Amino acid sequence: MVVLSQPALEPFSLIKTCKPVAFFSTIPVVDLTDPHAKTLIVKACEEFGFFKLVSHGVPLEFMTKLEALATNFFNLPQPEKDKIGPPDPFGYGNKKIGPNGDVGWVEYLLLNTNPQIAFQKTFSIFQENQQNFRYAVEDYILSVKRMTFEVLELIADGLGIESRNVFSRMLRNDKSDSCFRLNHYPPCPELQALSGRNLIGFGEHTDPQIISVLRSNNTNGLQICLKDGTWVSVPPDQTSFFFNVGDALQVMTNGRFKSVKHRVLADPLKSRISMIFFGGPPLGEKIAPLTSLIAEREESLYREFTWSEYKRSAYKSRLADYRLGLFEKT
Ligand code: GA4
Repeated sequence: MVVLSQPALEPFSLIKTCKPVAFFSTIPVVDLTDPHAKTLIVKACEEFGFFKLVSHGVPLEFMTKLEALATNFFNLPQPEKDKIGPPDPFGYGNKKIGPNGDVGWVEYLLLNTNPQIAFQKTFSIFQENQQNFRYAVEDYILSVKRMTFEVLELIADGLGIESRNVFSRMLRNDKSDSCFRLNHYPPCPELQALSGRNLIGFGEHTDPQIISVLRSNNTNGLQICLKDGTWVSVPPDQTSFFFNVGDALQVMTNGRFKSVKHRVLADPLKSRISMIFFGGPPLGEKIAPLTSLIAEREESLYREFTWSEYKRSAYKSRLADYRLGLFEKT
């Protein structure tokens, strides 16, 4: 990874670049209607912290409609979009990610999905002429949440945990601190022509929450890091969802599941649009390894913390930091 310095590449100079990497050919694909789904999901979460879900039950129409309305939004004149930024962290953001100096070739809308918060801030984001956009976001989130509850219940089942809702209850709770992100990665043809490299849209990081659910259009860009440190590119599939294990799930499984390091490169020629639901617990929820998942002769690897504590600490960090380090038992 290098930082560009030639004058011709000046506009991109703060944003890092990267050479393309090989495609991930053995990506775990799980069919939600498969009777073995729970075993396959657990295996994928242990091995990669990542899997693709098909036959998921979310109507394709919800995805394509939201994609079209998000595209319209990102096509608005810059001053219109800037009216609902800078993000605090919710709202419209452009190139700046988080509060600590991270940048990427991306513009985005970050929304809270908790009705108690969302209905104050999100309402002002969706002004009168954006009503359809708001409804499309709501339909999409409702349907994606339903699928995510099911996946989390399969995970609990697959792990042999007695109460199936041990994870899903945290998202089902109406105080759940979940959020939703729409990302637009504009193409970068000049850079590709000049350097043969891609701009980094969203730098490497793990997601702090329990689980993240991503859907994108058919443009390349998402890469995940395998256990041996190799980065692989995930072939896009606009009809499916990609699930990422987040830090909180890594803790609750006492490290049996790994929160997957991932990043996104901008495509040289095509816009990439992605929509991600981040399933988080309520702010006061205590996060700690589940006793039933601490194997015999094994110890708890993390100290207990509240989600609010973890979030506060995450917002003091840089994107690529190893955030769980502060919560590991020594
Ligand atoms: C990464 C996952 C989600 O996109 C996000 C991001 C958040 C933000 O963009 O506001 C953070 C980042 C994410 C982790 C570290 C902090 C917080 C930017 C940042 C530098 C919404 C989230 O929850 O954590």
